[in-house]
Amino acid sequence: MFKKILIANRGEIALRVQRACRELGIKSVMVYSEADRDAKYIRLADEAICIGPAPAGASYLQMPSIISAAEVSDAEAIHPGYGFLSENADFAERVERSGFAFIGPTAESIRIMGDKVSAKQAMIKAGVPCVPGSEGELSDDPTEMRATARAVGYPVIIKAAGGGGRGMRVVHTEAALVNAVQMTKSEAQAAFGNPAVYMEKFLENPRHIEIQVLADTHGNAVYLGERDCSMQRRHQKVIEEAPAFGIPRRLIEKIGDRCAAACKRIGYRGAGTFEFLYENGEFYFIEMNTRVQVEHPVTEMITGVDVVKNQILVAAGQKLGFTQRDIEIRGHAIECRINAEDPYKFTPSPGKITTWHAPGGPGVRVDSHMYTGYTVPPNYDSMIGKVIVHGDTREEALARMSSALLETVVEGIKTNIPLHRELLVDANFATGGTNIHYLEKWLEQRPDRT
Ligand code: MV4
Repeated sequence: MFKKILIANRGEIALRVQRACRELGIKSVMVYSEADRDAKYIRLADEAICIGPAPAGASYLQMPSIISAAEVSDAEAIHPGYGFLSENADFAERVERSGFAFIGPTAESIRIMGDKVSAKQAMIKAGVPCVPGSEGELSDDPTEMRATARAVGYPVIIKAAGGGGRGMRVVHTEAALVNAVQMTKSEAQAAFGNPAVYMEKFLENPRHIEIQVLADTHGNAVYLGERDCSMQRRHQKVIEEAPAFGIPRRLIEKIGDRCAAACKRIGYRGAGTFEFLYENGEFYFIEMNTRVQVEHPVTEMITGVDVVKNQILVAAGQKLGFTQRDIEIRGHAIECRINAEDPYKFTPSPGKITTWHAPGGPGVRVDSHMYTGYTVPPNYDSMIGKVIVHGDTREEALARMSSALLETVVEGIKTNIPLHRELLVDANFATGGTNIHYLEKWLEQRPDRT
């Protein structure tokens, strides 16, 4: 096992990884920017090294500084967290070439999944159901692209191979097709340096359901159930939960088995997430994330499996300590992301937190690096923590979340807690099973109480 791990991230996930290290008896080395020098996890670290000024480009994205910090501190492995360099294949490669273990999949896996066209091709080969569309990259030839769209059926969506949320266009008619493809290609070239696009049938009202997997380097892979991440605004998830309301267990088991089998087939290692759109009782793979995700705690709450500890164990070459048959889904978990932002306008609200009071009680978990007197810097993502609850039933989890958010006190800055409180009393959310468009539509007819 590793004796010392460098944590190449900040905020709540840096603290989360540090906690996993401590439980495993591993020393943690934190790297931090000048904006994060007062963070409590910096003081709790066995070692902490400043890697540069506040802008991420000058610190958390500086590969040479991070690798140098690992060298001077004698760390054996680097945990990238989420965001920043976590899905950068070149970083994973440089980490391993410098003699450190990268706590994540191989650079090759990251590269395949980073290109959405090659990711989809790998999944089709591995037997994971995908959205019907172009087989690989979409042809430049107008006749061919029209034929593909006709076969798929309008509306279709044109997506950039290089990009997740950005660079997509929905096309409703053949008349609009060729121009839309040209526009998407030039935007993709400008944004990702790669003009490749692909075509899919556009699903109008899907839910966003993802499958968490864990794989070791001995050919074992398990899935840890699903998460419903449909409650989102502008590709930012707001509330996540597990299990997904109303989806038959046998369907989840079938798709989960396919995901685990795909991991074995492609030699996947570590934690990963298969993203699906779910519509009319069918799952369609869209993308795979090769990092630990913000919402991993809901999976931990319903399975009892520590995702981050297992990331570390499998990176050290250990076998998974459980099989698929050991994984039981218990109860229901919900996560509310707490953001330092205006709850109506969604503008960032950094600044000094004059009071921080975290909730507690049975089935309540808070993943946050906040404390009274902490200053939220303006340089990074606005998420300052997560409140996660578990209950025997969805109703109990919802009641626990209401209680937890009522207890939570954050003063000095604005947060989205008022938004969560309103959503928790929404009848459709209470029923369960809302789709990816629900929140944005709900916000359009929400009274402004500023
Ligand atoms: C789609 C889709 C409908 N049909 N693909 C958006 C982000 C990118 N990761 C995939 N996205 C979508 N792909 C097909 N064929 C709708 C979306 C989509 C979406 C997906 C997941 C969560 C939120 C979303 C919000 C808008 C659009």
